[in-house]
Amino acid sequence: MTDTPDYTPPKVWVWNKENGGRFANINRPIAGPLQDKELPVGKHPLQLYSLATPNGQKVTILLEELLALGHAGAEYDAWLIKIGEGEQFGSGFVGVNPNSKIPALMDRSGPQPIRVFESGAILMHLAEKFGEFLPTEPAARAECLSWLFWQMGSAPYLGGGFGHFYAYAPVKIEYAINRFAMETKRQLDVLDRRLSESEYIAGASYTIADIAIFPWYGGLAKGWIYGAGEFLAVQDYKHLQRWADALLERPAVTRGRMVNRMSGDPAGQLRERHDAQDFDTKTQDKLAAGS
Ligand SMILES: N[C@@H](CCC(=O)N[C@@H](CS)C(=O)NCC(=O)O)C(=O)O
Repeated sequence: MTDTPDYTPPKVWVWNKENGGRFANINRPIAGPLQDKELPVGKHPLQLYSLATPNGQKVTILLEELLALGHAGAEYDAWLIKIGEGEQFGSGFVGVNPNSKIPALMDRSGPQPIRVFESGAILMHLAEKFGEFLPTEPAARAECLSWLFWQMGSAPYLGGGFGHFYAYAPVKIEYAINRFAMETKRQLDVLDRRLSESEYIAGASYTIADIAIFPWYGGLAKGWIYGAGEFLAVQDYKHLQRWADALLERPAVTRGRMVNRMSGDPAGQLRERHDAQDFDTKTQDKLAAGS
């Protein structure tokens, strides 16, 4: 193992703002709003405040799936929250999510607006509201929710653990990368074994468990996340690859991945979504550009 400088924690931890890590400018040890800023409200029943990170994509994929099934009540405005610029610390956003993280949803379809934060809670709220993608039969529902909560508990080891130390930390710490690469590969194996016996994560049908897991672990399998495909030998997880390919065939997955996207191929970025036709305009732009 390579040496890392010796470090003895002080008696009381102090906040060193200049720690050099990526995102150091937005990480801080205190919660609450930093500035007064109201959130915009559009014309649709659902107002989403988000960004196309894996956590953000879960919600836009589900909304696009619901619309594809003909649920007009799932029409939504997706407003861009630039977390790199600290927009999650505006007072309006903190009112919707006191945890200052995307995604956050205001359901304005009833007499009183309902705030929903945490992507898993948003997926459950929408699945129950529209009666889709969450089985009602007790055993199937338990399986779906078990995998949904598996994702919520597991992805922080992938993102906050592996991704942070492999891609974003200012120094490469072998101990930390080994620890979290091991856990990430264990999680990939959990999914691969499950998908060797089941078409979708929770059984024979596509559910919010697939929608929650895909942006993280499908993205990792396809080498989109942290540039770590080769390092983690993701091609070895054949069943996970089969499942990721199947989800990529779904038009709603393609659309959901485009919404609130600020990076990558400009043709794949729909920064804000206020109308189903926004995707057509995007396609026309792409055709006009000859791509
Ligand atoms: N457990 C949360 C995690 C949300 C989360 O970590 N969001 C990140 C982007 S993927 C964020 O908004 N980060 C901004 C910050 O930490 O200030 C969920 O599933 O909704």
